[in-house]
Amino acid sequence: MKDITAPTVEALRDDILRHLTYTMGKDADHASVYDWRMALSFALRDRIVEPWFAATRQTWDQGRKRVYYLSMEFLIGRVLEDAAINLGLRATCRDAMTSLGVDFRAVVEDEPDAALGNGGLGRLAACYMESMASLGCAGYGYGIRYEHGLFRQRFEGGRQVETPEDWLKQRHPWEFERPEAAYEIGFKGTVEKRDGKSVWVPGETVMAEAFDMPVIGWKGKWANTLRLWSATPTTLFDLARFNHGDYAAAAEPEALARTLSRVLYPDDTTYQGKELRLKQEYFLTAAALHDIIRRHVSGGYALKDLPDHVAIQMNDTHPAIAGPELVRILVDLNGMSFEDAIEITVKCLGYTNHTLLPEALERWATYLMGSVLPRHMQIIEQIDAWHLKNNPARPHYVGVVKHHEVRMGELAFVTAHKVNGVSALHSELIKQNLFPELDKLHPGRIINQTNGVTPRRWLRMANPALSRLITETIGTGWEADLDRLRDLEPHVDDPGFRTDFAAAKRQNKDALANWFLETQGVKVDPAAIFDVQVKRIHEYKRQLLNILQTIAEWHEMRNNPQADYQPRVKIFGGKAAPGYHTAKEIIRLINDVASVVNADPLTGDRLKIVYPANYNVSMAERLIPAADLSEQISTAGKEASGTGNMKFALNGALTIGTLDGANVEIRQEVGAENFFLFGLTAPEVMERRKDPEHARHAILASQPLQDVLQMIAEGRFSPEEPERYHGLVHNMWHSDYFLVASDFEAYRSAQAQVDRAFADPDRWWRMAALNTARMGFFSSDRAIRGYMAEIWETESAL
Ligand code: 26W
Repeated sequence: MKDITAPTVEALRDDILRHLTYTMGKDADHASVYDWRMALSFALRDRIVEPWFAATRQTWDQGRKRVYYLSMEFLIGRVLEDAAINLGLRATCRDAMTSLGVDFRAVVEDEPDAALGNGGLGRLAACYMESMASLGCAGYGYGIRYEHGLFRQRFEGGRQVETPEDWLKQRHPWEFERPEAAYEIGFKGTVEKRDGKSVWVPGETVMAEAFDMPVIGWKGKWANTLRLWSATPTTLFDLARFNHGDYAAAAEPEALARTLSRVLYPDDTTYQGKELRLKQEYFLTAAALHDIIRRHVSGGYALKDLPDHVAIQMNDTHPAIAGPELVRILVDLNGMSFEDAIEITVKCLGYTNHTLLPEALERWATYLMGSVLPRHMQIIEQIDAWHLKNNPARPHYVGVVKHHEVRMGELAFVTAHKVNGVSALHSELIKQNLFPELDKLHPGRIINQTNGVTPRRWLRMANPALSRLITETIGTGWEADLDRLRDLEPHVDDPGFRTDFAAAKRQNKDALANWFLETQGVKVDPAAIFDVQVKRIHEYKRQLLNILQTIAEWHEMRNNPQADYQPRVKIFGGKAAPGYHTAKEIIRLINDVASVVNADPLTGDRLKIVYPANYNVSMAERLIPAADLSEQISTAGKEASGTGNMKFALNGALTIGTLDGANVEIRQEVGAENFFLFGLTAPEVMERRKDPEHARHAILASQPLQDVLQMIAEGRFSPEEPERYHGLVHNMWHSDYFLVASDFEAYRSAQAQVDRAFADPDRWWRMAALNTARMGFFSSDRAIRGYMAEIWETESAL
């Protein structure tokens, strides 16, 4: 493919002014930041369209296999700057804006995040889309165009308050509406037998309408499409009712249909068998499959050849209705035999598992599945029977339908040719704990694809200071070949390089300190250790362990003020699921502790706690490059992989962490001596839980922990309501399922090691630089290459 030609500053400037005038209808004297952002976005978008067309054309011409990534979540974040960088036009954009008297940074930061995801799973999908485009892996992402993404978080009196998110209130310049790509999606109704064939007659229908976003790869060499479905009514409104003056009732069909793509479910912790959620999952999956089949057939190919042209990846079980739906399309709509249909289905589908938490595994009551998707329920039973027939050794307690529930994990497993976990440890645990019997029946089906993150967004874009230093030191090209960061290794022994590395970090810390002062009203010392834990708030991620240790540290500083402490800024970020009571209690505790500690003149600048509300992708881009210490402290065996852990280490933060998820592999790569390890291992966790009094024993063995729990129980951090945390403290003594107490002392001593290492700058910056140098493996390019070779059986078009 031909390289796109880079415009000059003047040419881009003309494009921007043209869009300002003719697309936005504004003149430069009256344009707002928003107008400028739109004008610049459209000018950039114009540059994407050609490579996008070219990639699409080439895929058709070469009859290429396409990869379809089905996901209920795509946590994209901001698009403008990322697109500019991949087009090689960031500097040109900045200069063009400057020449127009507009602040490029302000324009970039005016863009709202596209927050169509909860956390790790959604952000992974976004990184994978970017890597597929950068590698020339022809494909589509399919998702839902939620009108409201993940809720906005505010704190009121330290408590989380949720408000609706409204990213589509403003025009979204990166999408193209495709009214011609629309499918009717059915629900409910009945299944009729006609000439021995099953015919589903839905009782409700909605339209799925496509909106396309181009995803431009590195250097603009390839572009794919993210196709998001929006629900619209099949009948606009009830004219008869309208004419009778019953306006609300007349609009009912429309309101009902639109509900389907109205909001993202904000829960990634507990599964709730809600009908609307099932409908959303089917809505996405059915629209995607109809689109896939239409494209295949219009290419002139036979349905039996589907697996040669189509690979479909299910991002967790959320789109796992894909198996039954594809069987239905092949059998009911195209007259294929069940045996042929299921064989084709299995060849096309892959399933990625992202969690072992039992409360997050999807299971639908058969009565609900049978009422929302009656024909699919029949096919699910048929798939289950087919699987048993082919695997007579299957134990009686294993199956897709058990105890009046459809187990979506099992369904995804038996309808996919490959099942993968997202880190080496996680994939082992899938084999041992989640699907041990299915693993025996299908040896080799479960494989591992350790997660990765895109270095374009998470290093090149988010950390210009460090990126510049890297390029000055080892030259260009590392953005597309992250293993090249290894070339930094010899330089870590050069004091000049270490000084520059530290200076880049300091620049990011200064910027963050200013932002904290401006937005949070908290003054922090940029020379302090910036100690960061950002991720969803969940008991297994143990933000509680972090804040309890913070209290212990504060207590120690007050009792022994002369001792030599490394100043610290404890930074927290993250949202709790709205219905997750304990997680919300932890948020409140962190904020309560922050109020007391930050106001303490005795500890002053030596300890500060900052918890900016509404953590999201763009906040991550601010925090991660400024971090010295990355908190990855989940109970071993619970975090499937983590991807934040990778972003931090790549940006030269050291990790304090447990042997969980991808921490295990990060530690292997960067070297055990450059990682602060602590805590029980996954087998030790299982063992420890056998002692019903593990919590009490651990607390009694730690005076500092007893003191901390005592302070909380006495109301030191909630003087206006001393009993506020009695439940939490009681739970620590009597249950503590996530073993906070058992790991407390180990965590404290690891933190003490952090202090000692930070006190020796030569040592610290050597370790930090080695982290960056050795993180190449965690590029999402490596991960996508793994999927292409081992699951999708497809090759790069570049
Ligand atoms: C049905 C409710 C629900 C919704 C989402 C349950 C579970 C989820 C996700 C699977 C939760 C999730 O985001 N998992 C995270 O996936 C990341 C990408 O693989 C991993 O890095 C994280 O460890 C894992 O928690």
